[in-house]
Amino acid sequence: MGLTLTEKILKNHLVEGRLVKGEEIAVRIDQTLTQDATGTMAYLEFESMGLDSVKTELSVAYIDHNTLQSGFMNADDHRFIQSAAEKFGLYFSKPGNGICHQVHLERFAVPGKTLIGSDSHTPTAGGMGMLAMGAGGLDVAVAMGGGAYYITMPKVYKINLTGKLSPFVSAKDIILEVLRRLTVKGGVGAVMEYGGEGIKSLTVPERATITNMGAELGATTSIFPSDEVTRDFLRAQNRESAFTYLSADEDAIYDKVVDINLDELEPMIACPHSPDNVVKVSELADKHIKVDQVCIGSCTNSSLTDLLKVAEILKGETVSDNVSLSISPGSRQVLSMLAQDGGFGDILGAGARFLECACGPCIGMGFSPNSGGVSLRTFNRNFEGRSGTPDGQVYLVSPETAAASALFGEITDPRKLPELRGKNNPEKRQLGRKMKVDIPETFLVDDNMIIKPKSLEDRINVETIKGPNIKGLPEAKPLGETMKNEVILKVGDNITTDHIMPAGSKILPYRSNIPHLSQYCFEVCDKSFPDRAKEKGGGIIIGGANYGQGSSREHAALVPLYLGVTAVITKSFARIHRANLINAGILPLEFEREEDYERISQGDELEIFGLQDGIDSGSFVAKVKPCDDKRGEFEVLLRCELSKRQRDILRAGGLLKYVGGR
Ligand code: MIC
Ligand code: SF4
Repeated sequence: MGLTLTEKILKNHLVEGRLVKGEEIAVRIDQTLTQDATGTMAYLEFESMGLDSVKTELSVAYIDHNTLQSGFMNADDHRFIQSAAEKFGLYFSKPGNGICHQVHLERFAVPGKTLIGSDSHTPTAGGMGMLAMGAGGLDVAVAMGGGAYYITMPKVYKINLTGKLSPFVSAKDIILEVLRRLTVKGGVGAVMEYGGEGIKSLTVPERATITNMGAELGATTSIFPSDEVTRDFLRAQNRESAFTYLSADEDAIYDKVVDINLDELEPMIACPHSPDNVVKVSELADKHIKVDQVCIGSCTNSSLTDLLKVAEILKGETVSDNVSLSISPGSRQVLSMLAQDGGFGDILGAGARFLECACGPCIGMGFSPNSGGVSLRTFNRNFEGRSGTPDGQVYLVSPETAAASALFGEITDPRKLPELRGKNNPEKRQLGRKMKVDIPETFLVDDNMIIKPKSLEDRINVETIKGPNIKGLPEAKPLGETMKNEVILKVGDNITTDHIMPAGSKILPYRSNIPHLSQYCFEVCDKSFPDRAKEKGGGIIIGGANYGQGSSREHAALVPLYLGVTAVITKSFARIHRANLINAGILPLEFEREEDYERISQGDELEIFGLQDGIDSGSFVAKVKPCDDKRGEFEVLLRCELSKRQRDILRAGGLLKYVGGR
């Protein structure tokens, strides 16, 4: 029986377990990446393991999230990360060099290798045939130390692309269509493998747009084969030696096949407040939805080819009076080439605001919309409040739709551009032809913002530098026999890590200061949560389905741990967040019967007995003492399937203690 590409790479990297779907496997990790918002924790964790060097083939520390530096905090974090990179032998990509995923794709990704990164969009490198997964910082720290990465052997879905994209329809529309069909839960437990004739016409940056936003499906990762297109990209990056052909076997068996005919695809748009709330842009045409701001960039859509298309659309035009347009190029390579090519002048001339090569508005680091404002973004997430404006209305679109809408001041189908703009300008009638931009024969390669690792001899006396903002890690307690706690919060379905531990310019500077961060925990859902948690001395959280979707930030587990949360009970969990809870020593329980979710109220008291037996058998009984007199006491059945290793981690009081870190 033939193998899928995913199975081939996993087979080559298998350290423990069997390639049986649903079973836990341990995978050898060739490369790691971190960014600064999760990196400080990851390097504190790595440091506590007492090793002198990273043991991977390559590890890179990027600075791209916290670049506002509105105080000493971020700058101190950057200095700590740089000193850790120097001490432990990592590459260090300086602030300004670009967004980790874009730079990694350009300079480091290698087909067939494994990569984990402390960022959920690490699958971007899947655009180059790499098995790249998002993980919590502690898992990345363990991998840097040479430890394996543990995942559930995934199912493999084939996304079969046929046909060819029409002008003004782009890779972003493909992934929005996949999200429309599968939803934000549709990829849980699976890898999305792309194939079919249709992939041949997609460049590596286009493929990377798709694998990047595959994170929003809840998928373990997404991957494309490595073919001539991949070779062209690597050659243009002066890295052809990294190339190998890779594809699934002809007779590979998939758990599901999703067919998408690119000929029929239209521009798509994800409406507030979820990446799967997708409709065709044409369906909104009659609604004349006014746009206040347009943001082009992020790790999803900030490649050179994306920005060159935007430049073609904006050339000789002026952005609508009521729109503020921002551009954040994905890397310094992109920005330099845009400047060289002339695209920079076209975009600037149209009245766009150039921001630095960083995450910027995507994570609420500036450029928040006005109150109630409509923001069209080429990004990957539009969760409520993430933009920094609580009632901001964020839509996710392609660069083409973003640029067209910036010109007209309302949500606009970019396919209308030749007709609308061609009336007085014959050149614009041919705009469609300029929408297929090939990658250049050679990219401008200048790695002088990447500091290379030194030899062990040269770094033996290097010390990490910790400013006052860097506080210690909260400590988990080993799991006891009984848990008796109040339900201190009950939330609904699809709670994101942006709900649990928001980001944004005011909070991100404190990513290495858990006590300070804790004041904002669940701020979007319930401002009184942190005080209540402290007053009650901790407790239990009840959640709905897909709890913890979104980012990989382990802070969404570490902060609840700091506030005394002992267990989270949900209908289901998102993959990375569940792993982060276990790593933090918090018990992730699921309702045996989903209906029981309705029976429990905030304020009820839960008593769970026989925890030690329970984690072995995977089932628990909780006695619920309601907080009101209307309901009598009752019991609910809970489950928690754990591997031997996960049981040991919980018994030890978290992953760090389990690996002997403290
Ligand atoms: C995000 O897009 O939410 C982030 C910020 O990149 C996160 C990481 C973080 O919270 O630091 C992610 O996607 O993992
Ligand atoms: Fe940065 Fe946004 Fe990408 Fe996260 S999703 S890595 S914040 S650009």
